[in-house]
Amino acid sequence: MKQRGQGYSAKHEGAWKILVKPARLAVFLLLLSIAAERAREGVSAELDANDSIETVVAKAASVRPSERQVQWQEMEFILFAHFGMNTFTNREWGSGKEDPKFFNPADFDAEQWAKAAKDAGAKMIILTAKHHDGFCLWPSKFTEHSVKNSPWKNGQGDVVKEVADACRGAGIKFGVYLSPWDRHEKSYGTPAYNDYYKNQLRELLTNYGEVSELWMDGAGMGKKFKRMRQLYDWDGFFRLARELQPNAVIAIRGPDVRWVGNEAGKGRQSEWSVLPDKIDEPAPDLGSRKRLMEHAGQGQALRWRPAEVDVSIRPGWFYHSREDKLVKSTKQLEQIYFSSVGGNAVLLLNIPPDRRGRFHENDLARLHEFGGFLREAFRDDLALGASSRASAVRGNRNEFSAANTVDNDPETCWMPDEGISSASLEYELARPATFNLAVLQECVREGQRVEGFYIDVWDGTSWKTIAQATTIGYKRILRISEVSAARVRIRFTQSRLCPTLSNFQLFHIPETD
Ligand code: FUL
Repeated sequence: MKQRGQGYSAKHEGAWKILVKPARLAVFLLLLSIAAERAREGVSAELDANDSIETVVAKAASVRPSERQVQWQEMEFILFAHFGMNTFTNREWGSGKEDPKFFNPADFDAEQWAKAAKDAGAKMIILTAKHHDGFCLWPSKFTEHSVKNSPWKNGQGDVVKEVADACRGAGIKFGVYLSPWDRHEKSYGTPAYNDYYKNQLRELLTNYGEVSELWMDGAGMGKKFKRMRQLYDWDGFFRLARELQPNAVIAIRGPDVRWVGNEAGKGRQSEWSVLPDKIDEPAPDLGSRKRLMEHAGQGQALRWRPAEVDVSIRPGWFYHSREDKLVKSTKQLEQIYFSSVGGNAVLLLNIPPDRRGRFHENDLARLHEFGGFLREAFRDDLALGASSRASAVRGNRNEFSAANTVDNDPETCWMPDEGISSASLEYELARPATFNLAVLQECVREGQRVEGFYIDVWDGTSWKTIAQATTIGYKRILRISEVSAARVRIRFTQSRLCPTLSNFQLFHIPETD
């Protein structure tokens, strides 16, 4: 017999289920979106003073880049344009006392900059919207120290807008340098300056379309500037930048991109993107196992912090006519490229526009030549479509097969099971080839893991080692003595948990002396 209340409770249960289902679904979707957001934002790892070396290595291998960091690194080569008051006063650091009337480019042409960048293969221009002298290249509402009080275009001009538009027109990205150190602004050194800086950030990140990199320079903050120190609201700056331009990386003082530690165009032999919070940027070793263990003792966190190599095509950052004959040679630019892009970093090459507001002919010619070199060098990948096999493949799944490394698709990867830290990949090229350059790329969305590897060629009787290196990361380019072979092998001898590879290429580049 049916008990009183049973019907009710069954009905109630049914209703409850109906209620629970959407609730569960909502929780599930919420968790999913949290996981997706975490993946978008990257993954960091806390170190503990008691961590063993194995634990530290496993934690380091679990660190992941944010999506904006991956997209930034994929640009590889970008331009810096130092232009402003210093261009007209012939200085590198202005005092902030300069008269806005000095700023008067005679033949300003942002399209010329953008076309030259595009032609050279650069993917973005970062403009010094405000350098340390505080002079603003856009008509900021928050200061009189800007283009609006200059004779250029009768005070109606906006350099930021013209450069942003020209970049978009040429199909490249746009970034801004906004110096935190400001030698003109009266509020500098007081809390009110943080609002001033935020107001300017808001203008730059709202009124000029997409901004892909925000450069917050570190100058003016060292011990020798003690007298006029500003307590910066860094977190407030970063929050605002994220809110207004969520896809923009925040470089140098910011969390996304690290200064490589020199201005000479040099990357490291072992450039790690997985680093502890506190680093001494110029130090030769930042991310080895030994370093990580030292930092574990201090209980720091590990984060994805890829390197950017900023270097000028001339001795100075700003244009000086006396340096017209000191533009770096194509050979020097090649070396810089191999050391930066070829060493797991992004190359940020400065071309300082002259007083006309144009790239000078000498810089232009060099940039064009360098672009030509890059196009020629990477035109014909001799490993493309090679037949391949791996000593181990994760779960024996096609999805992780060796063929993914020679398919010209950066999104597909080879990897063995976690824990297999030594492995090898063997390739049989479509035809015997002569090469002197190898390009390797890890699947950086899976972190940075490779610590040591060799490249060998089969000479008909035995394997001969032709190259050896430590880290790979986003990209490693190895220049090797010219060699002819049809069989090539990569041996990964040390990795964090397991190696991964998304790309392997071989090229023959013209030897320049
Ligand atoms: C430095 C600045 O002081 C230089 O003037 C230049 O802008 C360089 C890229 O960064 O910190």
